Amino acid sequence: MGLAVAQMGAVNLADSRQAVVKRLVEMLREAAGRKAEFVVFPELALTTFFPRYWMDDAEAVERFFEKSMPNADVQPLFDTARELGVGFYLGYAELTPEGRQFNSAILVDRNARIIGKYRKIHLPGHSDHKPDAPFQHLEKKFFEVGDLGFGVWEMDRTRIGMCLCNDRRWPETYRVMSLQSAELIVLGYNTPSLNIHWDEPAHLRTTTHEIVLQASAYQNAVWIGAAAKCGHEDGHHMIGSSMIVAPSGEIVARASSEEDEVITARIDLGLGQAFRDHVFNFAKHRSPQHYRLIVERTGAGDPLPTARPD
Ligand code: CDV
Repeated sequence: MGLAVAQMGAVNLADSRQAVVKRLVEMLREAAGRKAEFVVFPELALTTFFPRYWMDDAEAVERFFEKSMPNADVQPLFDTARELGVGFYLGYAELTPEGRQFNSAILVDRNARIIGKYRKIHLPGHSDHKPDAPFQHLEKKFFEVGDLGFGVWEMDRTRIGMCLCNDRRWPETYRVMSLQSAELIVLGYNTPSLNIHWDEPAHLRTTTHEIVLQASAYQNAVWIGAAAKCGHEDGHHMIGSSMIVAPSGEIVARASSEEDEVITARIDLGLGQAFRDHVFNFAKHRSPQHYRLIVERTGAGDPLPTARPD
């Protein structure tokens, strides 16, 4: 399969949806020219990373949420995908007809049909105003926890799962999808290089990003395509390092800029199968009876009573 990850440089507050979609269309064309059949775009790809700004929900909805998908602004992306026969993953802020707000991603096939939707489950940040912080991270204010679970869809005989940004740090995300035989997991992210909650060294933001993608690809025998929105959005810096990771845990393609940049790889789905047949043959080696705490507990608690060793 020809896989492309389309990293985006900054989207500033002043940028219109039409201008952003034009950039996405250009990258879709570049990816198709490099024989990609599927393109991964970032989280909240159509706007600036607006959870960094304090505002009321009505203003956020008016300025940053999509009331339907596709809509007139985004239609050129769908039209180009159909023309080129390329599928894509796209993250955006979703307002449902009932007025619910989610941080969502869609899976669009090569005929430009939406065949899957994911709503972000692991929402980071806070819901209160932090006037002393250098910026806000209001995902817990602007979005509900996703209600669709971690789905896997078959597209062109490839099983694809989706998640979003902070989800990539949690092992449960990948395992739930690999237990549905996912072969490729795709995600978009907006990762500020500054942590407003503690004095985290900036380089760790990229180091932890690499570690989770490489370890998770290997432990779940999946390919991962991860697309950043990065660079300085109105002065707020976010990490780049968009990448394609093999089931061996190796990084096979990586963005080198913090601008719009398309990276591609021909991914061999048979490589994942080799790991699934041997070291990670789940049916043969997993022991779920010993994993019960994972679904029974949320926070860490006391050790369980264990059998005495003889
Ligand atoms: N948009 C995100 O989910 N960002 C988080 C930050 C806050 C750590 C991330 O995991 O990259």
